[in-house]
Amino acid sequence: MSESAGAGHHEAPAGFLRKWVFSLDHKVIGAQYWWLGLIAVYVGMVLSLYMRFQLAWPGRKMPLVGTVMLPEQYLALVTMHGTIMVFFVLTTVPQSGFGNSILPIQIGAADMAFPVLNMLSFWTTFVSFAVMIASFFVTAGAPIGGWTVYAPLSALGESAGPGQGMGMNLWIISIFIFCVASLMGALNFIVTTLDLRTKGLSLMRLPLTVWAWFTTAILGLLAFAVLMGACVLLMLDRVGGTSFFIPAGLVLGGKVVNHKGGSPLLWQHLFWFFGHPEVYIAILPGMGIASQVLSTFCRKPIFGYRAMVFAILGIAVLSTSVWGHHMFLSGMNPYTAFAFSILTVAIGVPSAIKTFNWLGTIWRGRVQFATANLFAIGFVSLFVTGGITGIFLAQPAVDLPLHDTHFVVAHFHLVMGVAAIFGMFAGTFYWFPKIYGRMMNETLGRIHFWITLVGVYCIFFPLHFQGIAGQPRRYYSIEAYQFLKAMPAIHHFVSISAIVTIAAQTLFLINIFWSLAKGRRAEMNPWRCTTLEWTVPSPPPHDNFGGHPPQVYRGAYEYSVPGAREDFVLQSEAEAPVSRH
Ligand code: HEM
Ligand SMILES: [Cu+2]
Repeated sequence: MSESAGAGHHEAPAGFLRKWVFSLDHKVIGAQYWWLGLIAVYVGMVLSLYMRFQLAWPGRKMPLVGTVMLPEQYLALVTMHGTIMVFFVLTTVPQSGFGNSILPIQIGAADMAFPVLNMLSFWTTFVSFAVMIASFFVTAGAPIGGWTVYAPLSALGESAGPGQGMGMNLWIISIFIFCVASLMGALNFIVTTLDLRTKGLSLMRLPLTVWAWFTTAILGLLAFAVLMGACVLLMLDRVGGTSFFIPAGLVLGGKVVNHKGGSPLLWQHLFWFFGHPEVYIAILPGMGIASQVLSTFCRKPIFGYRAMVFAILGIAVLSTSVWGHHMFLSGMNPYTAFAFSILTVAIGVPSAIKTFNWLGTIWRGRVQFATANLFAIGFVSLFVTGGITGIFLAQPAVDLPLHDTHFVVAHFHLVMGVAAIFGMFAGTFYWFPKIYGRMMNETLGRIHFWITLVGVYCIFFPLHFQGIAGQPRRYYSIEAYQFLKAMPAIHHFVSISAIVTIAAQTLFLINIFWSLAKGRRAEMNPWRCTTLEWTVPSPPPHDNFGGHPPQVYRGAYEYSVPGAREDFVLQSEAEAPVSRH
C-alpha cells in the first residue's frame, strides 16, 4: 500500500487554466463539483417555487413571467426540478464533491488514482448539465415525463405532444453523458480506495465517510451502467425505428403507431434498477458524513463501528434487489410483489442499525452544538421521519392508493431530498475550514439551521395528509375536483413555508461568501478531530502530505480515550493508548 501512496502524484500546475479550470487536483475538482451543485440547487429551488405557486394559487399570473401556467408547463417543471435535484445536486455534491475533496486526504494519498480521468468526469458532468438546461430553450419546450420519463410517451417523439420533441432528446442525451461521467468517477473512487491507502490504514480503520463513498461508487458502477444502456435504447426507439419500449397497436392522435412488440414495462424495470440504488447513492455519503460529524461533536467513538460498516454494505446489496416497489401500481404478480415487499422492509434492518448507532453515539456524549452537528442531527431526524413512511409504502396494499399522491412526494423529499441536503450542509460546515482555510460564521449557521429545519417540516409534513386525502402527484390543477378544492389552506401553508425556507437559504449564501472573504483563519484541526485530513494545513498543499504520506496506527474515531493526553487521538499518532471499543 505505502509504495503506491504517491501513485496519484502529479506536478503542481502553474497557469490559471491548469490550476483552476482544468485542474487535476482532487481538491479543486471536488470544489468544482460543489459549486456546480450549488448552482443546480438554486435552479431546482426556483422551479419548485413556481410549482408551489401554481398549487396554492391556481389561475394567477406567475410572478416575473406574467402569464398563467399551462398544464404542460407544470409537468415540465416537475420533470426538470426532479431531474436537476436528483442528478445534479444529490448525486453530484455528496459523492463527487465531498468525496473528491476529502477521500484522498483521509486515506493518506497525494491525489485520486487517475487525476486526468477525474478532471474529465467533472467536465463531462458540466456538459451534461449544460445540455439539460438547454432543454428549457428549445421549441416544443422542456421535457415532460417526470424524472422517470416513462415509456411509451417518452419513446414516441414529437407527435406525442408538448415536451416530447427536442426537449426529450436533450434529456436523454444529457443523462447519457451524466452516466459516462459517473462511471468514470466511480472507477476512480474504487481504485483509489483499494490501492492508495497509506501504510497501516486497513479497511476496518477507514473513516465511515470513506466506506460510504467507496460503497456508493460500487453502486454507481452498477446503476449508471444500466441507465446508460437504457438511454441508448430509448433514443433508438425515438429516432431509429426500433420498438424496445413501444407496444404494438398503440393509437396516437387517432392513428396506429407503426411500432411493434416493445414493452413499456421494460423501461420501468431498467429505470428503477438504476433508480432505487440511485436514492442510496444520494443518501449513503450523507450517512457517512453524519457518522463522522456526530462522533466528532459528541466526543465519542462512533457507536458500533463494525455494525455501521456492515450496515452500509447491507443497504448497498439490498438496494439492488428492491426496484419492483416502484412498480406495484404498474401491475405485478402478487407473489413477485410480495418478494419485493419483503426485501424492501428488510432494508429497514440496516437502516435501523445505523439510526440506533447514531443515537448511541449521541447518548451521554459531551454534545457540542456546532452548526455541522446540528445539521447531522437534523439529518438523522429527517431520515427517520421520511424512512418510516417507506415501511408503509413497501406494502403493496398500502402503496396502491398512495403511490401517485403527495404522500409519496412527502416520503421521498424527507428521506432522500432534504435529508441528503442536510448531509451536504453538515459536510459544508464541517470541512469548509479545511477546504478554504477559513471558518464559517456559527451564529449565522445556527439561525440558518433552525429556519431550515422547521421550514422543511412545515413544507413536507402536511403533504402526508393531503396525499391520504387524495391529492394526486404530478397534477397541475387542484380546481378540477371538489375534494381538492377543499384543501386550499394546506396548500397555502405549504407554499408560504416553501417561500420562507427558500428565502432563508440566502443566509447560507451570505455565510459562504462572507466566510470566504472575511472568515476567521482556520487552524489545522479546529474541531479537534482524529482523521488524516486534520493532520495537514488548511487548505492542504498541492500534494496533501508534502511527499511524506503519513502512517496510521489506529481506528478513525478515538475520542475520549482513557489515559490519552487530549480527548482525541489522531489516526497517525503512534504513542497514545488505544481505545477498547
Ligand atoms: C424547497 C424545497 C422543495 C420544494 C418546495 C419542492 C417541491 C416539489 C413539488 C411541488 C414537486 C411536484 C409535486 C407533484 O406535483 O408531483 C416536487 C417533485 C419532486 N422533487 Fe421537490 N421540492 C423541493 C426540494 C427537493 C429536493 C431537495 C429534491 C432532491 C431530491 C427534490 C426532488 C424532487 C423529485 C425527485 C420530484 C419528483 C419529480 C417527479 O415527479 O418526476 N425536491 N418537488
Ligand atoms: Cu425505491
